[in-house]
Amino acid sequence: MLLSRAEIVGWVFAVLVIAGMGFLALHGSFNSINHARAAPASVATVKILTDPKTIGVYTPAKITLKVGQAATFINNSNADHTVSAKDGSSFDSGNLAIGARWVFIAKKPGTYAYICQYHPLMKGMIVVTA
Ligand SMILES: [Cu+2]
Repeated sequence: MLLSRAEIVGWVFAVLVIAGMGFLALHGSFNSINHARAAPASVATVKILTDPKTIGVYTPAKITLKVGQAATFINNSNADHTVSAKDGSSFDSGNLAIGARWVFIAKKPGTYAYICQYHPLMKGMIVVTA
């Protein structure tokens, strides 16, 4: 089968376009967007442990993060809990079942007190620095 000149030009063009898109995906601006969306590394771990007085206790109770860093909360206790900003709006883990994990990402500098919605005696603090 012989290809006409127009067909050959068309195929070469198609191959170049596909190769160009592949190059952009690996090296171009799309790639930097993907990197920007990658989850930040978790630099701190807060374990929620069982406590006879408060039901649960955040351990450690206070952590400090820089903007862009993350902390992982792990419910190692024997009850469900939450990690809920005391201001009522900054962040809320929702229900953390026994064994569940939740990642907090530091976005804005500030001092954030948090509690458990089920057990208000559970108190913690996240300090976010610039
Ligand atoms: Cu709780």
